[in-house]
Amino acid sequence: MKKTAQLRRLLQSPTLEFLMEAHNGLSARIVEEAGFKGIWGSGLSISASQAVRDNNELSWTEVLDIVEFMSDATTIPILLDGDTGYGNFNNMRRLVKKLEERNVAGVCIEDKLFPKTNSFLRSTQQPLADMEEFCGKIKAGKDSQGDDDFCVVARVEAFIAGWGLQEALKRASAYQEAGADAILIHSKLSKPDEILAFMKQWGNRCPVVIVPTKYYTTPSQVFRDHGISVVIWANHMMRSAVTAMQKTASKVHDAESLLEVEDKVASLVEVFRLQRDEELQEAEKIYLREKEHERIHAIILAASRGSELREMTRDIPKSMIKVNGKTLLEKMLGMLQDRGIRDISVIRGYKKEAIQFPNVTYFDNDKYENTNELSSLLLAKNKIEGTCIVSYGDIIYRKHVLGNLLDEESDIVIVVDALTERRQILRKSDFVHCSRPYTRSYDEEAAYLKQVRFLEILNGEKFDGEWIGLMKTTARGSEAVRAALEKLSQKSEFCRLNMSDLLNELLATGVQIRVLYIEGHWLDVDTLEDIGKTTAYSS
Ligand code: SPV
Ligand code: MG
Repeated sequence: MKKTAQLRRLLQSPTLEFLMEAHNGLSARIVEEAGFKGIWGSGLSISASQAVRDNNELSWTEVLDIVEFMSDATTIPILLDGDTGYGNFNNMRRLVKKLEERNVAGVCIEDKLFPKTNSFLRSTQQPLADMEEFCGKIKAGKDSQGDDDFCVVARVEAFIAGWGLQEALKRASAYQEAGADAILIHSKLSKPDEILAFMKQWGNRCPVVIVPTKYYTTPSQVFRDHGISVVIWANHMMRSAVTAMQKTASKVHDAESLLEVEDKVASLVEVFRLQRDEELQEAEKIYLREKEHERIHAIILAASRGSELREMTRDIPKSMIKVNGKTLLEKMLGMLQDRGIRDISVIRGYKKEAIQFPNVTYFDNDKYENTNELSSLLLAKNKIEGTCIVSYGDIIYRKHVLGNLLDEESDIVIVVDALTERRQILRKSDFVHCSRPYTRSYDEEAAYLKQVRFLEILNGEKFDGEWIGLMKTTARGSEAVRAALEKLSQKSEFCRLNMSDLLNELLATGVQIRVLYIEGHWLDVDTLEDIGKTTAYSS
């Protein structure tokens, strides 16, 4: 239902209804969540929340901007406290139009003079507006509304200014005749006597709204019994915020710590919920779908010590060995980040506390001593989605290697060094057989992986190259990798399995793995001798 129609229904409802004050988007949303069917856009509270006085110190367009946030944040109607209409009939006409544009359901204007003063301050000195002039203002407002359900509430300040019941009744009648949809009758007494006397005379000529700020001890049943339509709780959101903020500010100031207040204030989770962060996430799924596909995840396996490096890895894992002043991991993170890759996960294990880079998601394989690469990878299984890079943590390669890999479009691509003969030291490496050997020709046909063997020595056997420990998957490839990983994780020997077992499993299930040949331009740091070579990779 339109907000205007909702407000009209509240005013005309045969049962007593309630509006709660709000003064910004957040308080308005909280009011709605509490179950209120409507909001009072209180002039006092909106002013106070900006630390200015309720004397029209805020310009009317400043009020408009605030009430727009309130309106945007809610689905229930707002009755704006429009003070005196911010001028004469002409200003009122423009106000109504602008409020309608901002989906504000109605406005209440009071028969005082601009700039007004709050009704509870020096009230007997407050001059009332000329009644005829005020009727013209009501009529101008009603004539300006585009939506028949927009409501103009006329507020009678006769009791506040000390003019008594007869003046109040005379003005209320005139305002109703001028077209007001309801009368707000205000009183500053601590008992509802003036209000009840008014109601006895007024009967049910038109809906009556009250603001029992001062006569708050009166049970709402009394208002019900006297035929009041709407009760406004006019300033209690603002006042509760004041008390809470004063307490928090002084506690934090005195303690120089957040400890005492942290669990007494709303959690950030609650704040994000109130801001509707969830809705944004849902919208991103719809509108950023392309981007989500483009978003690249990177997983770096850095759990192992590299015990063959002996003393060098006594206190740090091998991925933290420095090469030309920078650790391997730092270089790798920098290279990935340079390519715009932000979602980077590092699997730590041995001396995990040594790896502490910001903006990285960490997974810890605390069983690193008795498990192997796939156990580490399994920890980051949920990150294997969309486009995903999986890399050993102890390799360095030139930038173009990563660039070329990212340009490949196949579902799974691995980087293979064709120059196996450069391996002078015989140790375990991922040697591969491919659909064709590397050739240097420009338009060579695509090469595919046939088998990976994690071998200690070349053993005289001919291979097409060595997998360097770098691979990329598309969304489909990631799905296949996750499935193979899950399947292997059921096996009793899973803790001994390596990345080469994963690649072979993929091949066994018929998944094609594209090979991107390179000629050198990388090295791993498995041996002390390799460290000696790393000067070449300073860029
Ligand atoms: C307001 O909330 O700003 C009001 C009600 O106008 S009162 O403060 O009682 O005047
Ligand atoms: Mg006010």
